[in-house]
Amino acid sequence: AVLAASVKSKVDRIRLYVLVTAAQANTDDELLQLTEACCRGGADCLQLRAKGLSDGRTYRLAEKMVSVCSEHQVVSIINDRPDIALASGADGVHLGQDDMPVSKVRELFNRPMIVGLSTHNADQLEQAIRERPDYVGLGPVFETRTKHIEKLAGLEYVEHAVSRLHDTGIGHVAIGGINAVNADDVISAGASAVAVCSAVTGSNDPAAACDELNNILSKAGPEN
Ligand code: TZP
Ligand code: MG
Repeated sequence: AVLAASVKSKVDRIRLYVLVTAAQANTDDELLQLTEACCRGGADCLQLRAKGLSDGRTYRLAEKMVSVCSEHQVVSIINDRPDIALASGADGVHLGQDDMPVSKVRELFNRPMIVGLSTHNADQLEQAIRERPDYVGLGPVFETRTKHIEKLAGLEYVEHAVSRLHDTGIGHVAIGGINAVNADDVISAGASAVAVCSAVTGSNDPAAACDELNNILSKAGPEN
C-alpha cells in the first residue's frame, strides 16, 4: 500500500508536464540539456517521446533522462514503451489508444509504476475509467503542430472529463497547443495539470518558459 501510494503521490503533484521529443536530428547532449533546463525551470514531470530512434539509443537516452529527473525530483515518463520505461528506471509509461491495455502493461512491471493513457473523447474516457490508468491525457485541447490530429477535443472535453474523473482517483493532464497565452483557459475549464511540448521545447529559453507556465499554474487556485 505504501508503494502504491507513492505512485499516486507522484501523480498528484504533477502540474506542469513537459514532452521532450527526441528525433533523429537531435543529439543526446542537446536533449539532456533540454531535460536539465525543464527540471531547473520547475517542470514536475517529463515525458521522453522518441520517435524513429533505435531501441538502444532510446534506452540509453531514457536512462540518462531518468537520472537527471531523479536528481531534481522530477517525475520521468517514457512514451509508448513499457519495456524501456521499466529498464531505464523511469517512474512510468505513457500509452496511446493503439498501445497495449493498461492491465497487461501493469503485469509486465515488477515494481509500482505510473501508467498514463491518452484519451480524446468521452467514450475513450469511459473505457479509460474501466481500465484504471493512474492518469489520463485529455486532448488535443487546441491546434497543435507536434502531432497529427484528426479532431480537436477542445476545452469542452477538458471540462467534461475533469468533472467525470472527480472521485475516481484517476489524475489528468490537458494537452495540445497549450502555451502561456491560453493556459489560463485550460485551468478555468477545470484542469489541474497541463502537458506542453512546443511551448517549452520550441522556446530559446526552455527553463524560462517552464517558469512562466508554472507561475500561471500557481495562480490557478489553492487545490492546484
Ligand atoms: N497528444 C495530443 S496533442 C499532443 C500530443 C502528444 C502534442 C502536444 O504538443 P504541443 O506542442 O504542446 O501542442
Ligand atoms: Mg503512443
